[in-house]
Amino acid sequence: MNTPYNRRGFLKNSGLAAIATVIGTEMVHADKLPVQVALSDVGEKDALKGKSAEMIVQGDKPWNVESPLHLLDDEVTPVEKMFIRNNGLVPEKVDIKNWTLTIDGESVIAPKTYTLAELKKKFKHHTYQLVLECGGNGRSGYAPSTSGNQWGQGAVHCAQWTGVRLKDILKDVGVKNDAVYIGYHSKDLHLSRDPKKESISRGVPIAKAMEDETLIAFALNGKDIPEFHGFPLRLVVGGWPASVSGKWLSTISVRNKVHDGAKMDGHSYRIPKSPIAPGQEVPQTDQYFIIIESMPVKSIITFPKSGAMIAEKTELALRGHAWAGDYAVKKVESSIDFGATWQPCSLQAPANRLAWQHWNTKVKFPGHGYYEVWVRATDENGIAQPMVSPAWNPGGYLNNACERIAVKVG
Ligand SMILES: Nc1nc2c(c(=O)[nH]1)N[C@H]1C(S)=C(S)[C@@H](COP(=O)(O)O)O[C@H]1N2
Ligand SMILES: [Mo]
Repeated sequence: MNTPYNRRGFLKNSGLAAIATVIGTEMVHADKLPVQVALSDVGEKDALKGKSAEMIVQGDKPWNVESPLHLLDDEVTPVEKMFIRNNGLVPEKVDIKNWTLTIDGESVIAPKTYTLAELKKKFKHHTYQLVLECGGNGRSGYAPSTSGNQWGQGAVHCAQWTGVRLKDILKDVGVKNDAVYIGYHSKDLHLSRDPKKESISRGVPIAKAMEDETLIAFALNGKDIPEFHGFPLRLVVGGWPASVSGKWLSTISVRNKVHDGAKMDGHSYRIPKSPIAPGQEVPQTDQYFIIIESMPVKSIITFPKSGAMIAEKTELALRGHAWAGDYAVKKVESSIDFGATWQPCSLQAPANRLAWQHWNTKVKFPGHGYYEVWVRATDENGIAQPMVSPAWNPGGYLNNACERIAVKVG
């Protein structure tokens, strides 16, 4: 515990692996790292079909599959490199001719149902690149560890979604003045296979639902949405925990109160209102917990892989992406001295609001040896990523600590 960077899980996972690559020693916790499962072990439909062989399987009941960061190098994430997070089982049969979307709830004037064909015909189509990041992305960095998938930082993607605006549909249906929230209902099966149970049914305040970029999507990267990402219809809400982007969408309920579906309570996608000590127990009630909304500022290094080796006196070219929930990223910086000094990186504007922004830089090293390259993003409100894990919370959400890679020079 006396190493300078071992507090709060600093070198766990990618860090450990990186160091092993550089110094060639064995990985102490190799037995605890997620492994690829053999396809013959798989009962349910195969989520790995059409995915890169390098994807990390966190679990297969339900399917949870993470992208190693170097796979996220593309500007727009291709399907084969997109993480999957399922709470239940993918619908067994999808009949797209009879697939409908119903808008109901206390705050609609009268419920209305559209077929898929009607939705596509009646409303204007829009296309956006949107960051969907699991609220628990980075969870493995918290100590004490919290339950849930032990994601590294690869439960994020920025794909291109096409669909119709939820606000256009809500205008067509007619929403009452007392609407405060929307909630989605989906066709995936609960793990128990009990049709009366929902695996997840979350939502957002009406203002977020009414944003231009909030889509009822039917296409991903120009093609039908793949089975595991919500075929044939999905709510897509960029910048917020991806759990609000309901896959296999069948109903949107317009609510006159905060939506109370599955995973809207307890510590699910909620954090303590006031900071608590790591491991501290707090009653998981509305009095003590608030719902996570916009995700915090974050950046990832997608090139090179951790463990890079370069010759002395050469420059290292680095690149990646940065995003900040509802906000734009204002600057990205890099450090080779554990955050003592920072140098600016070049940063591009997003393709559209709520898309990630690409950054790149060239780093010079003073001499041979072992280095870590750290990258830190700051959002338009002046809020930067912390260098160590931020406030511990029982669900292990919102870990946006700086990303780092190991580099050996000479
Ligand atoms: N119907 C339904 N929608 C869902 C989920 C789910 O289990 N069922 N998982 C949510 C969570 S927690 C995340 S992080 C994202 C993951 O999206 P992806 O699998 O397309 O990457 O989908 C969200 N939408
Ligand atoms: Mo998630």
